[in-house]
Amino acid sequence: MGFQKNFLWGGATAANQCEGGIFEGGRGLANVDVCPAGADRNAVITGHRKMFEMDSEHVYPAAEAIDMYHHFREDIRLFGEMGFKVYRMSIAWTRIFPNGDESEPNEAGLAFYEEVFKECRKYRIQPLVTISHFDCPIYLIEKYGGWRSRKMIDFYLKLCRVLFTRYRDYVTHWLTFNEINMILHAPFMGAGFCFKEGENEEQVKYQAAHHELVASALATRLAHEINPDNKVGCMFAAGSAYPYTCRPEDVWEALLTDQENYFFVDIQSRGYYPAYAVKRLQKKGVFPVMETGDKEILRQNPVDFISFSYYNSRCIAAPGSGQEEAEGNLFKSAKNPYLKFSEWGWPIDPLGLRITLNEVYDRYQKPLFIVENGLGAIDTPDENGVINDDYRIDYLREHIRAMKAAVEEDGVELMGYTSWAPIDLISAGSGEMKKRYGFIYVDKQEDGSGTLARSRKKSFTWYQRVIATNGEEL
Ligand code: BGP
Repeated sequence: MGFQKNFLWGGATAANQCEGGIFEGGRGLANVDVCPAGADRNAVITGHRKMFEMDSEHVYPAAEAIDMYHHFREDIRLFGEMGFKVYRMSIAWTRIFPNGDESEPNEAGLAFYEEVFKECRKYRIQPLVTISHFDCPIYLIEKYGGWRSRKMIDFYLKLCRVLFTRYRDYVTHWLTFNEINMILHAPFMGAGFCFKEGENEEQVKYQAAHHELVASALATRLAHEINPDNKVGCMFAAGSAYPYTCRPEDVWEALLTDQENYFFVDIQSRGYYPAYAVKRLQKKGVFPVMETGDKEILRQNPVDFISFSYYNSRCIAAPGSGQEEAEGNLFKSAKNPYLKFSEWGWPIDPLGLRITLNEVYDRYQKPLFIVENGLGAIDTPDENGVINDDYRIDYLREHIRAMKAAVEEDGVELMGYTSWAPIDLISAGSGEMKKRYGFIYVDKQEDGSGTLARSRKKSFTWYQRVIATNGEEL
């Protein structure tokens, strides 16, 4: 009983939220670099305010982040000390192709990740690599419109070919796009495109989504061709939608919300556009333009496993019900009166993780991987400088219990669990540093000050024990 022997315990990060060093090693500028902290962030990440370069009025937290570019040896050593079996990380596209459309990759960028993988190997940590964690070269956005353009498929595949070939001996587990459903909510940060005045935004989003879906299927094929041992997963922001009441209108609205999220995985896993999407997108006149052969590409190259982030469930009321709203990953939903909330107003719902695991497994019958789950909180060192983050331990303990029940009692096939994030880093949603998730504290403050020194929080030893006992001691 319990988790399988080779269960992959670990943690997850994204290049743009931890690396910094954005002007080093020949790296080019990316969408994720120019998302400012503060009041304008939302307009920029949603594609409603164009920002293709840095200006002097804004602060850009990705520029330094936690400077993992220079600290990765120390950080991976600490992951090793916790006993990680897997480290989920992402590649900054612009380290490999600074503009995105060059014919040859940038050797300095390739060498950097090779060092990262070698470091992981020292501690027997297997990398799980997200090929694009929201990353898109600014040059491709300015020149081609980012994922609005079908040309992106080729640029993305060129990146994939380089990665699959160069890192053949280091990496066998890949994710094509982080939280692919983010495209519907924060398209500039999530997929590198902006809107033009007065255009049909839904049409643009679903066309861009189609390009990513075809790219994902082709990348899956390529990964298998280059190394038959490669396993490729999709990744979406999960969290089941609960009807606010048993009123059929609420139940219906919750179903629509789930379908909007599952849409992407339905295609990446089952290999075709689900009937509900075909009908609804056609009716609205926003069904994407496809090329001959696209359907076969999708059909023939489903993913090997399904990964997702889980932070919270969502509670959905029919439009016009006037329910109070709560924050959450990706979007707001009705405030669930039965749950507690994080300092950022996100619902805390461990049983929701078990529900989500069951729903996703029932739907796809493929191995699952929880690649993000964690609590963003303000950590205050005590008089000895120690962070006693019992609130984080409680959150993780309850979620791990729930996933254990899903495995042991419900038979869900689960490959692993990587918490978000093992080390404090920049928040994707808000750009804040003070929203901390780590087992490792980073001395970097909201105003940018700090020594960048790393130290272990109380949760560090707790998670170490969880891994050492394969989830038996929580
Ligand atoms: C997901 C992203 C991550 C991460 C996480 C936490 O949407 O994949 O990149 O940041 O959410 O969200 P936040 O950073 O907004 O707290």
